[in-house]
Amino acid sequence: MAVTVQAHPSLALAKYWGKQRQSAGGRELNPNLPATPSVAVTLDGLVTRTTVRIADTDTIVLNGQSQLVERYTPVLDALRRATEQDVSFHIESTNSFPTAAGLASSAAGFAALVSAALHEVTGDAPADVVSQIARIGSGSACRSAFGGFTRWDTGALSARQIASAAWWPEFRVVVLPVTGGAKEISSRDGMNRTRDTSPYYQPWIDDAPTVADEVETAVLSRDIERLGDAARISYMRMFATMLGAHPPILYWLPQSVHIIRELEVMRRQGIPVWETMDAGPQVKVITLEEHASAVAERFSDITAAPPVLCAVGSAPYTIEPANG
Ligand code: 2P0
Repeated sequence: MAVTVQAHPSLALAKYWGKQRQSAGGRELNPNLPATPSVAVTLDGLVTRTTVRIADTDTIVLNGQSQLVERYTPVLDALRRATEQDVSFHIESTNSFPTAAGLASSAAGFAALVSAALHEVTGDAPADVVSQIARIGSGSACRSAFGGFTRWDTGALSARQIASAAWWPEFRVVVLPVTGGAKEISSRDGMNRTRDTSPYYQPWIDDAPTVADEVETAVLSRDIERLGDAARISYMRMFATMLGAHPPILYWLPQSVHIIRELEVMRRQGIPVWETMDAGPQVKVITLEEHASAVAERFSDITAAPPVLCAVGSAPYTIEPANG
């Protein structure tokens, strides 16, 4: 019997950018151990739905397209080790939003995949186990294993929840997709190039914990101004270290900069709006419920797809079997 799970992406308010080096004899031991702490929110408006069933060989279909299995093998091997079951999986996954475009599709995707596979094999999927295994597929996926607000510490094997989805009912993120295209440089390559070539990488690593603590304090005190300010510092400094890479990494498009400038104008008018960005040109606006529709309307002319209004989302959840 197949299991279907839905999961949401994890949007970092304090960014993960950089991996610790962990290899022995040319083999990576613990992939995706972060060199910075990150603090994130789970976004309910974006959804990945993944169905897993036991099969004769590993196969993966993403949005109707067969995928190279190698990208998934480390996670599938970790699932086999964790469950002590020598099984293979057929996986089908669809996103409600553009894939590989800087909207954390891999975070939601690996969290849903691991949760569904654990349910399929063991009948249960504890969030901390999902977090550890999903991290092997994609670092940010370890945060999507939880709902609400999460923190993933430097070098940690898994993330943890710092506040539930109910903690901040008025909190909103308006996702502004300025392009539907896939990014030119994967997060993985971007992080490694930054670590290996940017003279600003070490200062970024040294500074990131202070900014992450500030973001966490702002979340825990539900202080939107403090959070918006700290989130902007985090993403801007992340891009600063990328701009110092060789060759430089620039994910932004003219539309991204246009939105950043317009948000400055709105803040001067007293509207609580702050942006954050990830490994792509999409802009995500941090605000409160009463301003979310106005933000979406203001930018609907320049987005490539309709803006998506998000409240704080839940952990992955089983939708089939219905009582799963
Ligand atoms: C984050 N990003 O904290 C950061 C900020 C993008 C910018 O995590 O290499 O797919 O699989 O661990 O998690 C996106 O990268 O990267 C990401 P890998 P991942 O959300």
